[in-house]
Amino acid sequence: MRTVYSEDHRQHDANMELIEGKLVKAHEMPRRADIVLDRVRHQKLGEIVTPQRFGLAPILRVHDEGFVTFLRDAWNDWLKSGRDFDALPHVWPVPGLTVPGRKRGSRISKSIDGKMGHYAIDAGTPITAGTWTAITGAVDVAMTGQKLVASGERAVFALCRPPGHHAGSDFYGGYCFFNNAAIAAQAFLDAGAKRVAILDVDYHHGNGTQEIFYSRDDVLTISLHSDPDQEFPYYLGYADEIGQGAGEGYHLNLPLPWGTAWASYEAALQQAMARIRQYGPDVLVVSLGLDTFEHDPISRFKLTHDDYLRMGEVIAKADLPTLFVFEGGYAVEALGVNTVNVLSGFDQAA
Ligand code: SP5
Ligand code: ZN
Repeated sequence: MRTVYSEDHRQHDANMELIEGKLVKAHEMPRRADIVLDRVRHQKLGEIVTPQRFGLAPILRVHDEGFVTFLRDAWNDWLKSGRDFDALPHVWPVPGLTVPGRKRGSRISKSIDGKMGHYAIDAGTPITAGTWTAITGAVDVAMTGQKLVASGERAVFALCRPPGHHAGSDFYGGYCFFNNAAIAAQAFLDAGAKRVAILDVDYHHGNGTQEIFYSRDDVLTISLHSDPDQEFPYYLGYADEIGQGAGEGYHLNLPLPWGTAWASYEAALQQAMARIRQYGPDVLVVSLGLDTFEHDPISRFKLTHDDYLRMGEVIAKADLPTLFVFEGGYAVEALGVNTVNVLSGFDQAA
């Protein structure tokens, strides 16, 4: 299959994240994409394609305009406030810090610190000088992949970073800013698809994707992830979240415990695939995170190199046009092998 790739990702190169109570070197780094691209070349997975530019229109189909404007201006606002290191929030408008009865966002502080607390879900997602260039470039990568699949390719790999699945209609976090997979899914609908399925195999719950499509039945969203009673993002990702209104029954969470290895992972994946078959979508978007790997530094599942070949084969059995969108995975030196194993497992079974 073809890979879509742009150098823009390099512009998002954070120094620090707050994790486990410590400021440490950011896990989500440019080398992640470099090592995957090297492996794509080494294994001759297929041609590498440069993205077209799409501008803000496809982003605004999914994300709130005030949120998009905030991200566009955030770095300059941070500079103007006298700081030039990575921008991180440190205070949040929990309900008790809001006038009773007023809705979230009815007052957004003009200060950059107040705005970050309003739009961010965590203190692990730094905004840097090049973040805007990288996140709009990542959307271009996903959208170019979407166009190729919409025009008849069996499968395409959008090698974008930073990742997207934690970002919702008006919030960022978990290393994510724009929800690349959700934007591509919406673009499939806008191009005439009637139903789209999103399968999220990142180790973490795809909370942003869940939020964006929660009330809709034209996008089936499924996430396999580490149990939120144990793992980030903690507040969402439970099995009883099934969608609401028209979307009731069109979201499926499959939380799994720390220590999960392939046997029980595959059972959950087969359950997801059965639901996708029953839904009968026109196209499948896969949020491809590789942080389920046994040696991932921030995660606790136990998948091995070879398990990713099997994962690709299982996904191919859906027999759908498929767009793979790159998400997490922090065992950087193994990330090339694991990612391309999924894609070549898919190709061999397709
Ligand atoms: C796209 C993606 O994979 N985002 C992940 C964001 C994770 N952020 C913080 C996770 C903190 C959980 N505890 C880590 C334990 C390290 N020993
Ligand atoms: Zn993840």
